[in-house]
Amino acid sequence: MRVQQKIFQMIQDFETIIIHRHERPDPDAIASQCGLKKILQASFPPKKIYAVGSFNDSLKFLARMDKKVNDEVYQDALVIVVDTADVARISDERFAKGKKLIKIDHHPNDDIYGDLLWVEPTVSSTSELIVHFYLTFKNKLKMTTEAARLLYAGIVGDTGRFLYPATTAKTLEIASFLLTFPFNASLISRELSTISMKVAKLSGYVYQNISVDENGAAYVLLSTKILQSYNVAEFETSAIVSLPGMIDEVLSWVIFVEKAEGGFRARLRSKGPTINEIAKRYNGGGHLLASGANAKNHEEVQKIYREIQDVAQKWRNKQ
Ligand SMILES: [Mn+2]
Repeated sequence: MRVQQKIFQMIQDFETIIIHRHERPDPDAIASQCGLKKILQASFPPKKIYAVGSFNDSLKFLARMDKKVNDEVYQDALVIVVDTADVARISDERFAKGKKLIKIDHHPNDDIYGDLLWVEPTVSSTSELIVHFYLTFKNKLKMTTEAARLLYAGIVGDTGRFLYPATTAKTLEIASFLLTFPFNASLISRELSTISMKVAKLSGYVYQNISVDENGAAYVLLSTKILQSYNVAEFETSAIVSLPGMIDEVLSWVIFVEKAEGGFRARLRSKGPTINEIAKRYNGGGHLLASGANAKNHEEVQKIYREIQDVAQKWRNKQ
């Protein structure tokens, strides 16, 4: 039996389903989680379906989490974790308390967890995967306008509005199908790309202070002092990660953001050379061209940047 069928069977078998995703959620994490929740709620009205995990208000235009999911609810529950490559990143550690565990994801399958795993690293987003799942069982599942709105947002989020190479003909076909539902797609795109004035000003800092070497390896470091001077919190910096990619001379880049608890969060991006192996060496991981890692101190910041310079140089030499 194909794994999708086994997943569908397991969903049918449980009365309580709790959906988790990764910490520090991005639009695809929230959208695939809550999009799946809406589909399952509409398709199986008697079932109790919950979405849980830590949340900040910047994505509240998408959805909100269910409060008051007590520990006892997990006893007889099926837990589905979406968009989360490894156990350490799952938000709300109670995910392990359920009866069965399913992983649905589109990151490289580096951490194999769960009773059932459905992982498709070539698919643009977990939201796109959820639509594949819906289409496979569309005789038994119901898509709603709200689910379509969420899943469209997740695809737009993870593809950078259909910019990144993971955008395929299938992605656009699925986006086209979602647009047949009467939600405001241009509003979603605007909400996903709107930034606050203070983040706009921080963007100016990023462009003014970016260092680029002769092979297009670039980095910017945002210290706590700089963040404070722009009145920007660390979690608000996600909007600036893609900015260096707009610069012609930049091939691969990393943005370091100093963490309140010490050390630096490193966000690695690339237009060509793969950078996820570097991320894995520094307590991180992710996609081939978009990963996250952690630097303990300034020395590791320099080491990560040197490794980016290395892959950029090798890539250029091959061109
Ligand atoms: Mn994703």
